[in-house]
Amino acid sequence: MKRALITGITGQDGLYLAELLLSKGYEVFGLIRGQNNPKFSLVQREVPGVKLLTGDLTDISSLLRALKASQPDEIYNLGAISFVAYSWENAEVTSDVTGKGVLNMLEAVRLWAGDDLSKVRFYQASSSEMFGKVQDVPQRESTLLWPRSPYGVAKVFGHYMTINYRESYGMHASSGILFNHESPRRGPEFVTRKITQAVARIKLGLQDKVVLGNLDAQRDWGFAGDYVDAMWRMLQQPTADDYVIATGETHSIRELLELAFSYVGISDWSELVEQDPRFMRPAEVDLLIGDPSKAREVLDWKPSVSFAELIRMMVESDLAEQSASAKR
Ligand code: F7E
Repeated sequence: MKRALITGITGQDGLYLAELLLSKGYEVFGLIRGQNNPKFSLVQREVPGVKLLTGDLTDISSLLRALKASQPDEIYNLGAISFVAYSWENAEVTSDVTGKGVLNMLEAVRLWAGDDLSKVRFYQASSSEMFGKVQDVPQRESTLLWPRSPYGVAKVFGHYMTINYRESYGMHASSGILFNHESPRRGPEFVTRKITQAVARIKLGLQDKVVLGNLDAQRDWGFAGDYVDAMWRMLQQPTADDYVIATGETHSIRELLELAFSYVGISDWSELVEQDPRFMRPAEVDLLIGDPSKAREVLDWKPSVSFAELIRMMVESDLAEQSASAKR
């Protein structure tokens, strides 16, 4: 039985990845942060097979303890402060967790494995935010990185540190450059879920309008369930490498609104959406569109859920959730 350790187990990707690995017969350990973390019960409810260990990416001795307790064959480093907008106001803590946390994890793995580094494989959750002010369209593994937020800068640090451990120590360390990926489990601070939740609430008469920032940004949005499968595939390769994981399609926030409202029968949404500078970013990433051909060729990976199916899935889930909580 293979053993896996997942950091960031409480997030959308942690939950999907844990389900995937459990279904493949892995023993799955999840690292969870803090005292009396309210998400402890969420993980236990959603993925009851996961064994939770406490630890923090900013505390290397806690990482060493988690590695000793779990003895993993595979490590998936998904833990991060992941909300881009938050990172301008909290640049230092974002750098510590999202950036230096990767170094702490890599170094803990090296110390724990000692002479036997080949016994373990490492996945780093890199991000399309690293492309920022994009230098190629579409973006691929070789595209120059030009991050536009403290979050993006921190992810670049983690990405290059992962490559550096691979090149310096021969560690089987892969970096997945994942474009935006969403699901009904997405936090409501991110634009897809903010919109699908608001659309459901507007339809049910629980909310009047939704207040957003820049409607012209374009993103390459895929389904998180597909993307965790790509992570696993990377670690099954004989050699470690970096891969762009994306759909190869891009859509604006306006298109997202159009689609989400259409699923509840609303064709004119102009009065239901307001823009507020509060939700504008100091520097925006205007256009993301990934080229996933390397992942398709080497990993035999391709997305199974289209943009339209993804938004429909999220609107339907929010309608069900909102009408259930309105009845309570
Ligand atoms: O914003 C615009 C916003 O917060 C998408 C994270 O998972 O993906 C995610 O980062 C776009 C931006 O995601 C609102 O300005 C307009 O252009 O959903 P988001 P993100 O920043 O792209 C990458 C790959 C990651 O790695 C990150 O961890 O939508 N936008 N109005 C808005 N965004 C938000 N959140 N809220 C608004 O009201």
